[in-house]
Amino acid sequence: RPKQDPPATSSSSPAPATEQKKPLVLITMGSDSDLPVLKAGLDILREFGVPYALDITSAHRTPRYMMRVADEAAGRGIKVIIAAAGGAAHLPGMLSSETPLPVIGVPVKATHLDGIDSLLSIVQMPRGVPTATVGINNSTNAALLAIRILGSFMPEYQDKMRKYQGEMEEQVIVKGNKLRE
Ligand code: RP5
Repeated sequence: RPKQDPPATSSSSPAPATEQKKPLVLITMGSDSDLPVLKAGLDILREFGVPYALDITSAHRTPRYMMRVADEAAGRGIKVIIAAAGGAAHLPGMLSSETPLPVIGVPVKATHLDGIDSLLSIVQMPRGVPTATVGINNSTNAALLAIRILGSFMPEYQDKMRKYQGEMEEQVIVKGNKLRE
């Protein structure tokens, strides 16, 4: 193994509160240049109080580390993986090929092809290796989908999701009322 590979359980420091508990969601990306796109999703996970871990696992630059992270994720207690990548975005699909966990891919707009390349790279998986795919740069929906998956067996998160949906509905109704005034 290359000496520069970090341990698969590494997390950034200092860690926000939601990173200090045992992580339920792993958010990983092909490059630190993807991090700004993930900010909105990280905000959602913090808002819902979901413990998460962050990592960089490039399918092309650190393929052995990426496969190790995928292989060990379920054993670490991770329930859902969110993977962001741009261009030839093989990361979400490769993680999905190595883990039994649900993987949500975030196509990142990173090249002159405006994210269409990333979207098509992630969404067109072969039968047998499902990889959920959200819209280009839409880490918000990736986080919300991860929380819905957690909510299917953790009532706490389902309750929070219902509240979130109720507040969203209310906000739209209030805006509509203002327009009709
Ligand atoms: C992909 O290539 C990454 O996910 C990123 O979106 C893109 C560009 O990476 P950098 O050259 O900025 O490291 O693998």
